[in-house]
Amino acid sequence: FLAKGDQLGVVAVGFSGGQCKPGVDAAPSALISSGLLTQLHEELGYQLHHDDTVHSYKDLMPSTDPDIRGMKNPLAVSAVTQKLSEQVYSHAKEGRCVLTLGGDHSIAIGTISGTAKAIRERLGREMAVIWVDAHADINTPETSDSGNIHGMPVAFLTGLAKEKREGVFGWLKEDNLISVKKLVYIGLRDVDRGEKKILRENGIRAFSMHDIDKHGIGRVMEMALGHIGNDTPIHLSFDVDALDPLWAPSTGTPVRGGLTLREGDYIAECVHETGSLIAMDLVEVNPTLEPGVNDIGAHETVRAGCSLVRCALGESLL
Ligand code: 5AB
Ligand code: MN
Ligand code: MN
Ligand code: MN
Repeated sequence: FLAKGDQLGVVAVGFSGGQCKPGVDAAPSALISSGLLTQLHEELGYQLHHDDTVHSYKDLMPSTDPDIRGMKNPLAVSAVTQKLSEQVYSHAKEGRCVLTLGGDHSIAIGTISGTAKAIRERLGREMAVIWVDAHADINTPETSDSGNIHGMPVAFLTGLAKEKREGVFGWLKEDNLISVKKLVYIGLRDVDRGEKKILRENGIRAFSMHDIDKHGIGRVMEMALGHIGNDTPIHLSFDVDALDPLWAPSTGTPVRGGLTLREGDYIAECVHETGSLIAMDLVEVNPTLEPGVNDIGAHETVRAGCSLVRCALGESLL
């Protein structure tokens, strides 16, 4: 087996610098106060390794952080993800499955670089990434219109975007990166023009909402897992905006026409069933954006996020 079955490393990342809307940094506390970690321990039987801290990495924040190649907050995002990479690496190196509660999706630069390295060292294997999202997050600094780094993590993690400067993701080395061949997207429906070109030119496997409508989520999961291959360690990076705003309205970049909560849970369950899950990120929950009346939107979004995590960690097993 790929990870020690009952050992779970938890990292709570209260970081929002990969985009411009405040509040996504409050997600870890909201998820934890709603009982997520208690449930993982008491109901699912995990041994938790958690420092009981929501990290904000304040000590890493530069005093000024001007745009570089159009990227916003490049020094802050680079410093935070570098530190997070080490945190995730040390859990994964011990053979723990690693749960990271974000934060915006730029933090995946830290989590995936950490697990990729640990899995190479521990198992001599290249891991796969399942990226569940309305967006492809594969803009390079040059193709991005927004300059928000939460739309770029996959480009840095695959080496499609590169930077030599240590303080601007230059700390990412070959063993931190993943192969475009081992990357699978599910749930896409808002992909920028430049991103479509990148996906096409690199032959990246992607299942859009169109594919899910056409084949059903059951068949899509068979195809997605088939592409990855049996016994390949899987890092699941789940952006809550993959869900339709009906189920997850409180997120920075909602897009209509998304997954039902049940389809999201099903994706997580299928990944659990493989027995190959080595890490999960849950990102982009923003409990301060409240499109519903009386916080209903935020509450529902937090609840949906908790459900996705519990499903990935085996809640639905009978
Ligand atoms: B998220 C957009 N492609 O680059 C960009 O929420 C949106 O992590 C990125 O998926 C959305 O700014 C990033 C327009
Ligand atoms: Mn995303
Ligand atoms: Mn997204
Ligand atoms: Mn978003």
